[in-house]
Amino acid sequence: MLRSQRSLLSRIALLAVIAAVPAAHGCSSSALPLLDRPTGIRVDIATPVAPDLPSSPANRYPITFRPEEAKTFQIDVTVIDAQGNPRTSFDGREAWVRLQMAPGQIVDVVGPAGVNDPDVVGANVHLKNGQIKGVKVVVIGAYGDSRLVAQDVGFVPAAPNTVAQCQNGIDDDGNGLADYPVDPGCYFLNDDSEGPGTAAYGVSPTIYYAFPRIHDVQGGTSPSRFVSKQVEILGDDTKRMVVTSITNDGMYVTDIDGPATGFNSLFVYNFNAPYGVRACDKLTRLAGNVSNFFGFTELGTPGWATTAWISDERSGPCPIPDFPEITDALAAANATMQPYSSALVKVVNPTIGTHFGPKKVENSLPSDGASNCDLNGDGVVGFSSTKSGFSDLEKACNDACSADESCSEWNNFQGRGTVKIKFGVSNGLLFFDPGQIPTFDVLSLVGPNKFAEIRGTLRVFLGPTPAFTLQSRCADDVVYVGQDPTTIKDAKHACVHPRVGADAEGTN
Ligand SMILES: [Ca+2]
Ligand SMILES: [Ca+2]
Ligand SMILES: [Ca+2]
Ligand SMILES: [Ca+2]
Repeated sequence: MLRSQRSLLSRIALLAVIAAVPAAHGCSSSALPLLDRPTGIRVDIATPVAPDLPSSPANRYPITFRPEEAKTFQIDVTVIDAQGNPRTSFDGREAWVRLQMAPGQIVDVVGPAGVNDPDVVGANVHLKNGQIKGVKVVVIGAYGDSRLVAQDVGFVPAAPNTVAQCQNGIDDDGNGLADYPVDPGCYFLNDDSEGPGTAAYGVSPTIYYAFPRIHDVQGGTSPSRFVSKQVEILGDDTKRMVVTSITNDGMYVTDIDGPATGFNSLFVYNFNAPYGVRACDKLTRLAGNVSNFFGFTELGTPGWATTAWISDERSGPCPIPDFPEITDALAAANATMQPYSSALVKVVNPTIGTHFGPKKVENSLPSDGASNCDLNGDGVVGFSSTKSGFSDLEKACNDACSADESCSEWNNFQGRGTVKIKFGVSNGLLFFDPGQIPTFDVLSLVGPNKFAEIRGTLRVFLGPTPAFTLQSRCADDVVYVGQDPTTIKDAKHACVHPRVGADAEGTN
């Protein structure tokens, strides 16, 4: 938000100030440093419409995406001159300003003349003598420190049943370019002005909404609502965001105080291992862009602040809670697994099926030691008809292996390092990725009664079956049948490394 504001500011021709904050918000314009004042348009919030009380940093509105819980703000919009006075020359047919909630979504705008006010079209309002007063703006999806934005983008909504300037085949403003999308002054096809507008711009005082938690971002309350959005997630003693795993390209974080319904864990994609961060550290702030890659929600281009965990003696016990168990019942459906996405979990008594090994599969029947579906040996398992190397026989082989809970296709293992594990009476299935345990010898560990427990973080990739992969963090995460109990580490100690010496200061 701030970044985009600044880049806009640099292009702005008009000079002015944002002023007059409503008394209801309990602050005044003098609180804003001059350099931070957007120029060109004043957006005054007269008041949030009853029954809502004004928000404040300590009293934030809850996040909602439900239209029935939308909030309405009544605003006055004034284009101003360099002295901060209404710019009365901003008038006439082109005197439109576009409104936006940032972050958030405007779902309705009602003008002072009511629902059919001709001076309101969508989120655009028509000013007279530089001003429109008493506009009601209805908002959902706002979070964090949000603001109403007004900008003259040069969009002049065409009257119904007329041919707009931006679709009339004429270069109306003589700049050598005609119509949408060729003329950059055309905002939409129904823009009735080829002009670019004045770019005058302004924002309202801050409207304070709750910061999202991992639960919100992960889709616990509203699937995918935050995808492609920039978010800031704050942690404190009542919302403890704990690092559970460091990988070579990021880290897994869990809000251990999050709702019991799950969705409390998130993968933070950092391209490299996050410098100076370790399991058990707490994040006080986590910001980034939310993306969804085949069902896996992650936070990219991240920034964070941590409170480092040093050692049991200096910091108290590591805050990582006991591993929740993924049962065969949970693993039966992606819907029951999604709340555990990116969480640190365990499976009990899992087995790597014996239909696994380099021998070629015969007659599409995977068998002991035989799960190689590259039947013609060209280096490709040709299961995809749209890719080279396709083969009906190899596809049948691959399908048979996918359907066989004891089979992990050999070439897929060679490429991805994952094998299928099954557990429970109804054979819950996950892929298991031991890639962070260099000494792990898969072929010696197939068959029943090898593992008492395997822990790891859960990654999802919708497409192959099973969709979820359990990624162990280090050798501590694999507990073998018959292992000396004194060598089994619990959640607070497995793959946890106390900081010693100078490294105790290491944080980022
Ligand atoms: Ca235009
Ligand atoms: Ca035109
Ligand atoms: Ca033109
Ligand atoms: Ca092949």
